[in-house]
Amino acid sequence: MTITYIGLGSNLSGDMGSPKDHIVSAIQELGELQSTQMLTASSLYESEPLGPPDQDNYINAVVKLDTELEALELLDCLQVIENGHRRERHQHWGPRTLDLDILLFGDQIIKNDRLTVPHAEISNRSFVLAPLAEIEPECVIPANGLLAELLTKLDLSDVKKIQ
Ligand code: A4P
Ligand code: MG
Repeated sequence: MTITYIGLGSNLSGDMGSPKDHIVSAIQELGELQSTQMLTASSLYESEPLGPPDQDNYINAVVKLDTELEALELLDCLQVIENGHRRERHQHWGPRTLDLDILLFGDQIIKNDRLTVPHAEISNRSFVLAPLAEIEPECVIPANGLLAELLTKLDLSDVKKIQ
């Protein structure tokens, strides 16, 4: 069994649901993954988009799972969930999708064609580290260091806990 942390993000809105709805249902779907147990889910957080500014705010969250899957098997499962949510986006011409990123996978450092773990941008993203800190304040991020230390270098004022 491996403890893994998944980052969720969405700024999709439309008739089929708000970004919040998508994150809430994705958390539920992650809880139903094969050979995997949901241990903790963070609150939901809202932040301004990183990247092109002409898009809606994002909702982000982080979940902690215990899984028997290998990292690439888990990635396959995450992409099945993402694809389900992406279909809705295309119907509505929405600006956005559902992103499910493997932030950490045990203490493994993984670099291959499909997967970089820890997530390449983890230490620069307040919308990832704030929810991670809520559920795992003592976290040590392989090759990056103490979460608490990384947090001191970021501006957290633009990441708002919403629920
Ligand atoms: N991949 C490599 N490593 C991983 C990993 N650790 N977890 C590969 C998951 N996937 C990983 O992903 C493209 C490919 O990355 C996958 O096929 C997988 O093999 P994608 O999600 O299909 O594509 P993307 O969305 O274009 O890329 P990515 O890297 O997920 O986007 P970003 O860089 O994460 O940017 N602003 C706020 N406030 N909040 C956000 O959540 N998110 C983004 C997305 C931009 N701005 C944001 C937020
Ligand atoms: Mg992604």
